[in-house]
Amino acid sequence: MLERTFVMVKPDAVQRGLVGEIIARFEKRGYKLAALKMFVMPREMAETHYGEHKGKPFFEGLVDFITSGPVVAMVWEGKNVIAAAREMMGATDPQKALPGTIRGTFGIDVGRNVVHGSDSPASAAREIALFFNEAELVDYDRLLDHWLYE
Ligand code: DAT
Ligand code: MG
Repeated sequence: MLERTFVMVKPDAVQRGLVGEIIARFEKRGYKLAALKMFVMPREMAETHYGEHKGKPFFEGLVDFITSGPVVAMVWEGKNVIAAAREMMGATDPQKALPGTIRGTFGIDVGRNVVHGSDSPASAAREIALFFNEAELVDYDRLLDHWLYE
């Protein structure tokens, strides 16, 4: 099933020069970039994005961190990309993320875990709509799709 998911390079990874590494993993796998932008997230947007965690002990620190510097927000498209992107990122806590995953390769602490990805189709729809408007979601053909999909 063709899906779209929201992926975000977090402020730690932007500072550490990992934007290209992370984008390259999705490109090389064959997923299609549908939208991309860099910005510093306003606090209110961060609280909405992480609304499900409001009230948890790490919530304030999470919002402080995610608004502390620029992020790179993206939409990636492809077959089963929502679950696949989560697998490529690895477990939330980099200590538990398998080697080879993004977090298992580049992360150490849970509060500096490098990347965000939508956890379900409902989250993907909600997060894409929060960060992008319709005009920013680019629809285009790729000649190589024929070599990725049978
Ligand atoms: P994920 O980002 O894998 O979807 P989540 O939605 O459970 O994980 O949590 C959102 C972010 O909050 C996560 O990327 C890092 C932070 N976080 C989660 N659990 C935490 C904890 N126990 N301590 C500190 N930060 C935590
Ligand atoms: Mg989550």
